[in-house]
Amino acid sequence: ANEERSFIAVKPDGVERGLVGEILRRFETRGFKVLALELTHPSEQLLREHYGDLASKPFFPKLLAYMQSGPVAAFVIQGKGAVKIGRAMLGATNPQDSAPGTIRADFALDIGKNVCHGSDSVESAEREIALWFPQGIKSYTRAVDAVLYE
Ligand code: DAT
Ligand code: MG
Repeated sequence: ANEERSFIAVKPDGVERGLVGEILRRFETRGFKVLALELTHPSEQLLREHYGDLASKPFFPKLLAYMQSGPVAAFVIQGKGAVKIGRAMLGATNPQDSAPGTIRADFALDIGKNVCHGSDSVESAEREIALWFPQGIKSYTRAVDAVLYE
């Protein structure tokens, strides 16, 4: 139950603005274990798979261009409630609706430049992790987990 994983990414605007450390720090200090970490230039093919459910949306071409406008910082977090808490920490898709204290509310204003991505379900997380880290990821043990969990 404490092994749940989520795929989190800092989008090109977040990388450009120097927010990778700040965003990663929030997940680290919350207690999540960082399992994988990569600065990557996603191909169009990868993005079409990643956002497969959005291919018919009018904003899809803009979304593809945005996601290829620079490197993306991709990481995997692991811990209790990783998917749900990950989404809560990112905030609503549209930063205009994101609650204060969330990443999107604290660092973004526009839905088309919303700084970060997080998996929306355990199934999406598994699919996205396999897509962005095809080489596979390795787990490891942390002494601090004995202190973090009851
Ligand atoms: P989320 O990223 O919160 O999971 P999503 O999966 O519905 O949201 O959409 C993926 C991304 O596409 C989102 O982060 C920003 C962009 N997007 C979504 N809806 C949009 C819209 N109406 N106009 C422009 N961009 C949009
Ligand atoms: Mg989504």
